[in-house]
Amino acid sequence: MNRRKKQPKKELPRERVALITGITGQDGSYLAEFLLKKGYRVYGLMRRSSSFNTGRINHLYQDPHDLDPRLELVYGDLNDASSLNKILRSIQPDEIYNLGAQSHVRVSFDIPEYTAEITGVGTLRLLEAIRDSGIQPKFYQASSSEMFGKVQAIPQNETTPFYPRSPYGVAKVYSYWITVNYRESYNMFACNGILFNHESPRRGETFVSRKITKAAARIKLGIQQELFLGNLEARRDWGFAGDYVEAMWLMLQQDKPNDYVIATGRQYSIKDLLAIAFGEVGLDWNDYVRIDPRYYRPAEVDLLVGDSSKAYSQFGWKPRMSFQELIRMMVQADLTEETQRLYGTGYVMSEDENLSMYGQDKLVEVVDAGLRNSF
Ligand code: NAP
Ligand code: F7E
Repeated sequence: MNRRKKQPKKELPRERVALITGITGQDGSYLAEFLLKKGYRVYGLMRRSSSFNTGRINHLYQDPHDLDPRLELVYGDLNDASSLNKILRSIQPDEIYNLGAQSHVRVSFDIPEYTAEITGVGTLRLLEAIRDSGIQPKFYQASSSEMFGKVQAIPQNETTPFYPRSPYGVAKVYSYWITVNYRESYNMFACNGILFNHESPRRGETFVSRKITKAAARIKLGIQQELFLGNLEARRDWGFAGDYVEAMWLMLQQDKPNDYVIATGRQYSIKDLLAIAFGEVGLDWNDYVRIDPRYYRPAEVDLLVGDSSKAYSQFGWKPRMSFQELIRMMVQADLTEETQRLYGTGYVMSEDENLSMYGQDKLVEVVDAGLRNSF
């Protein structure tokens, strides 16, 4: 009898599971998109809020009643170790991206203790939860160029000493070193991505890039008259958030864990940003910008510019979008958003339309206008 040999069962490759803290933030939303496209099952840790905080990921949302939702949101908080423990035990992620933070530098001077608690000790809680749960995920820590602060070398790379200039920067230095320490002490696959400023149309509205692009759009539409800013001399290395989340993922795909600077290598001042943003809507920023010392910081970071050649040589990462393209894209997105706010969705602005005709009577339809000039 011709008996068939019993074949060993083929193991299906286990789908990859990622957990993102800070999924409702700018980077979290781009990273979730990126990982879903790669076929990951994505869990997002979200903190409880009395108002909706999912605006940046609503387009990715899947009803949990769907047959096989690829994206699931779970309640938790970086301030609450028991929630982190519980989530890790039940999800058992292969990769963890720790993007959650109180991320505003100016605000960190107002709430330094809370910033240390979330942006600093929150990372320790997550690393300890990994140890407690007994799983061995790869771990990404969202480190920041703010750690270089009063820069000790130009440009800054992975060997440049840190000199943070804010409670936020100090908290990030703690998170950086605790990540290195857990890698060396417990053999964890843990990486620091030292990312320089990165922006997008989803950037929080009180960071300088978005504050400016939003104001340029609103002034063009006649619903804002002036823009109050702080230090216009500061220089930053600004890239596109969509390019930067790919670097986060690439770091976790290497054979060995390591730390990498991610930057464009180009620096611009706030004045350069103003010129591009207002130029995009045919205005001169000098006519609208006023200085308000309340936006000065007790200690400023004057200049940041990064050297990301290690990331390029290790895994070929380089930025795709230029600073000029980025700022123009943000202005166009804000023009669309503000116009839709005024006239409802479906409105398309024609090129030769006289935008200055939109008057003050429309202002009442714009809700949270007061927030635009905060911070
Ligand atoms: P973001 O837009 O401010 O997002 C921060 C995220 O953290 C939000 O989802 C926020 O939730 C969440 N969060 C805040 N407190 C939390 C808590 N107690 N528990 C759990 N989650 C909490 O920041 P981002 O620009 O996307 O940046 C992502 C990460 O990269 C941050 O760690 C930031 O410090 C770091 N980083 C950013 C840049 C940059 O230029 N964007 C550069 C270097 C490093 P809510 O939505 O509820 O507020
Ligand atoms: O300020 C100056 C301000 O708040 C940039 C965070 O994502 O990147 C970000 O931190 C510069 C500073 O970003 C205003 O003084 C002038 O010199 O947009 P920002 P940031 O402080 O660089 C790093 C890498 C992070 O890690 C952080 O999480 O702009 N500036 N006038 C102003 N800044 C603000 N916000 N508002 C003003 O009116």
